[in-house]
Amino acid sequence: MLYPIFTETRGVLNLGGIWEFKLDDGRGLKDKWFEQKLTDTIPMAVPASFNDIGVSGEIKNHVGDVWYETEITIPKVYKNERLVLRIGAATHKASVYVDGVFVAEHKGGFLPFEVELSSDSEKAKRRITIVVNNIIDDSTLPVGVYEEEEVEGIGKVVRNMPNFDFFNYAGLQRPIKLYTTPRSYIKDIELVPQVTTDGGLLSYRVSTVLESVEEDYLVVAQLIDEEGKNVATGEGLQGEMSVSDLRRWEPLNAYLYTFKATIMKGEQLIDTYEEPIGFRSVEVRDGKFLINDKPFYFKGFGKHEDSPIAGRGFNEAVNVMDLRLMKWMGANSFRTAHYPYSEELMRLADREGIVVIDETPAVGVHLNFSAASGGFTKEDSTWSRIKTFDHHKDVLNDMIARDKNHACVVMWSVANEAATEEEGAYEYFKPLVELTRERDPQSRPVMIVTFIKSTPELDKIADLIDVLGFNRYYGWYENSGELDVAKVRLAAELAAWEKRCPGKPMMMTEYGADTIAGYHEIVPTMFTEEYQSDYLKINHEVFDQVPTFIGEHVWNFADFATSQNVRRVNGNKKGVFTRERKPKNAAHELRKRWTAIDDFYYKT
Ligand code: GCB
Repeated sequence: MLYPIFTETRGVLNLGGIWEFKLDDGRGLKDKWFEQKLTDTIPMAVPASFNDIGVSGEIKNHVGDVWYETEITIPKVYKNERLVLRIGAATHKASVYVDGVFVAEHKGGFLPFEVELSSDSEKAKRRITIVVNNIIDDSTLPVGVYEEEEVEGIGKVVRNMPNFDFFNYAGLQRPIKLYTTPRSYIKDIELVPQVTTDGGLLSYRVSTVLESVEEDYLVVAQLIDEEGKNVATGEGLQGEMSVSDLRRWEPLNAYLYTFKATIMKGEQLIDTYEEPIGFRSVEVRDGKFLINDKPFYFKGFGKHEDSPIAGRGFNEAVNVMDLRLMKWMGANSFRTAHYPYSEELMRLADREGIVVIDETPAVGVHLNFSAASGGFTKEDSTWSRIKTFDHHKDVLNDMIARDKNHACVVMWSVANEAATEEEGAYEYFKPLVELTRERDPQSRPVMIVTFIKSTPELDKIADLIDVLGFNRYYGWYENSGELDVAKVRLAAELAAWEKRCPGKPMMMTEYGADTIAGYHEIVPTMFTEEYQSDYLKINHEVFDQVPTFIGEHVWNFADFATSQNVRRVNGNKKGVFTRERKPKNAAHELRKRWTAIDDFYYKT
C-alpha cells in the first residue's frame, strides 16, 4: 500500500483540522444520522484522540460510536482525476459515508484504509461522515472485555475494560488525506534490496491499474541517489537493478535511495511515484542478529504513541523529539509496542536510521491474564475462547502490505504477551508465523513477545520464531524490592532458555520499574529514581553474561496514560522520560551505558 505523496501526476490534500464531533448513545445508525448534516456537535481536532480534549468524563470514557463530519470542496483541477480518501487510522472500527451514502467500513484501529470517491460529479462539495467505534472485546485487536450491568438507581452501566495496560484512546487518530492519481496508475511497489560483496541489487515489482489494456503502456524504473543522480534504470513491471559504489543503510547512519516508477504511454507521462529505499541486509544466523552481515545489538525502548493532550493522536513534533532523544541516549532501536505506528513515524525512522521491530495490535490475547490488573485466573484455554484469529491474519497482511519496503523494519512481532504458555498457542500461531514469512518479500525474522508465565518449561511457541523476545520484570513484579534475588532469578531463567533453545538469539523486549520523577531515597526504594537506575543496572549485569543475548529494550521510553486501576497512579510510570519528555536519572545512566556500547560486535 503506497503512502500518499505529491508527484508530477499526483496531488494530496490534508483534511486535518477542526471537524464536527458528536457522541452517540446508540441511536445514531438506527436514526440514520448520516442522512443529514450532524446537529448539536462540538468542534474536534483531527487527527487526535477525542478523549482528553473533550474536557468531560462523558467524552473521555465514552463507550460505543462517535461521529465525525466535515465538508470538503474538491478543486476543479482534480476533475477527471481518480480521487482517494485515505484514513490513516480510525480506532477501532469505522464506517464512512459520503453525502449520506455508505462507502466503506474498516476494522482495526492502527492501519490505514482507503476509499475511492467519484470525481466526475458536478458537485464540488462533499460531506464526509465517519462513525468510529471504540469497543474492544474478544474479537478485536487489542483485546478488551465488554460488560453491561443494571445498577439500581442508575440503569444500564456499560464497562469496556482494556485487557492491556494503556488507555483506550480512540477516534480519528492519524492524518486523513484526499489524494489523486490519474485513472491509470501505479497501485503498489514491492522492493527487495540486497547487499552484495561489490555493491547492491534491487529486485522490484510494480503493480498497475490501467484504463485500457490494449494501449501500449511502459513502466520505467529508476534508482536515484541522495544527490539526485540516476544510478540504475529498468523497464517493465518487474526486474532487477544492480548498483555499484553502493551506500548502505546502516543503523544511525541512514542512506536512502529513491525508487521511481513511471508509467509512460509513448511520450506521454501517465503516472509516477517515488518510494524511499535503503540497502541493508537482515539475517539471524549462529545466535546473532546480523544487519549488513554484522552482529547488531539492539539498544532502545518499547514505546507508545502517547503524549499529553493529543493522547494517541498523531503528533509530528513529539515524533521528531522522541527519535532525537533516542539518538542523544545512544539508542538505536524501538519496538512499536503494541500496534503499528503511523506511516509518518516509520518514514522518519528510515531517515534517522533508527531500527524498528514492527508489532501488530495483538495485545491482551490472553483471557486468563489481565495486564491492567495483573490478575491471573485459570479458566478454559484462551485458545478455545478467543475470536481474534481471522482479524489477526488481516492485520498481519495489512501491516506487511503497508510497511514491507521500510529499511528501518528489521523484524516483525506477531503478538505481545499472548497466552503462549497454554495448550493451543502453537496451533494458533503456526499459521500466523507462516503467513508473515510468506507475505514479507524481504524475509525478515519473526518474533512473538512473551511474558513471565511463558517459562522455558511451558512455552509453546519458541520453536516457531527466530528471536526470543522476553518481557520480564524481575525486581519489579517479581521479587519486588529485592534486586539481589531478582538478579539470580533472571540469570536462572536465561540459562534455562539457553538450554531449551541452544543458539537461538534472545533479547529483553521489556524490563522496567515504575518511577515517580523527583522521588529520591538514600537507600534505593521502589518508585524512586535511584531504584529505577539500580534495577536497570542489575538487569544489564545479567544480559552482559549471555553470549546469545542480542539486545535490550527498556519499558518504557516515556510515562504513558493507562486506564484507572489500583496498580496505576495517573498512568504507567516506567518511562525513562516523563510524559512531557523530561529525563529521569535513568536516562543519564542509560546514556552512559549505551554510548559506550557499539551498535555492532558487542557480544563478539
Ligand atoms: C507488560 C506489557 C506492557 C505493560 C508493562 C507494565 O508486560 O507488555 O504493555 O505496560 O508490562 O508496565 O506492566
